[in-house]
Amino acid sequence: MPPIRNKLFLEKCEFVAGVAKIATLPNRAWPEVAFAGRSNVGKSSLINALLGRELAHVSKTPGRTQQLNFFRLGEHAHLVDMPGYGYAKVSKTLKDDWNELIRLYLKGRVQLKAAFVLVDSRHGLKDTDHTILDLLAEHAVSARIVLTKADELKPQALSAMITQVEGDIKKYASAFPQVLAVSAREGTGLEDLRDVIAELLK
Ligand SMILES: Nc1nc2c(ncn2[C@@H]2O[C@H](COP(=O)(O)OP(=O)(O)O)[C@@H](O)[C@H]2O)c(=O)[nH]1
Ligand SMILES: [Mg+2]
Repeated sequence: MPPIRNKLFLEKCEFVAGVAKIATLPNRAWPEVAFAGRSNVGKSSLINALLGRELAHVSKTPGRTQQLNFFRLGEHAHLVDMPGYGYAKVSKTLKDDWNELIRLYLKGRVQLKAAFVLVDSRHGLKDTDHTILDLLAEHAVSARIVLTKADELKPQALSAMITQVEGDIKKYASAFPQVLAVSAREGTGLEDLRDVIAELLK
């Protein structure tokens, strides 16, 4: 794994709270960025890779945690691991709970600087990704698409997917037009993503 150049990610990072009820949101005004994506997209792996440490739980049974996990980065920022979505076996009630929690979180969370929407490089945008992109647009939260598991595609196929997804997100005014591609497994794209996050958390 390449060394971490951006110093923000060398700061102490600790779990702060798992929020299932919106009343218990951490109330510090620290800037924060959130990570969203379909279950199994590689969200926990990416958060761990960004920090070069094991923090978020990497699981083989997706769709279980319906809570917002807050991590503090040093004394000045929060990273928010949003519950995964789009897992077919999840009950309607759990899906409704997810929707409700996310809506309440996005509403008026002024310190939320952006949400990273993780998308599997092999699959591109699915309906549930469009749902979260709509939600983010509705709440005027800027969205940044990150293609995960880039190591699973040959360079040419990856470029084609980037172009495809950049076309798909043109209709979202709140989505940043350029898409990033990363591999938590091989470490590619991580430093660029760290720089983007650090800039947002300034
Ligand atoms: N090939 C590849 N697999 C990955 C990568 N990141 C995660 N995975 C795998 O994808 C699965 C889901 O990962 P996880 O981080 O738990 O996803 P989450 O449900 O979105 O948090 C696991 O089997 C990981 O080993 C990656 O960069 N490349
Ligand atoms: Mg996870």
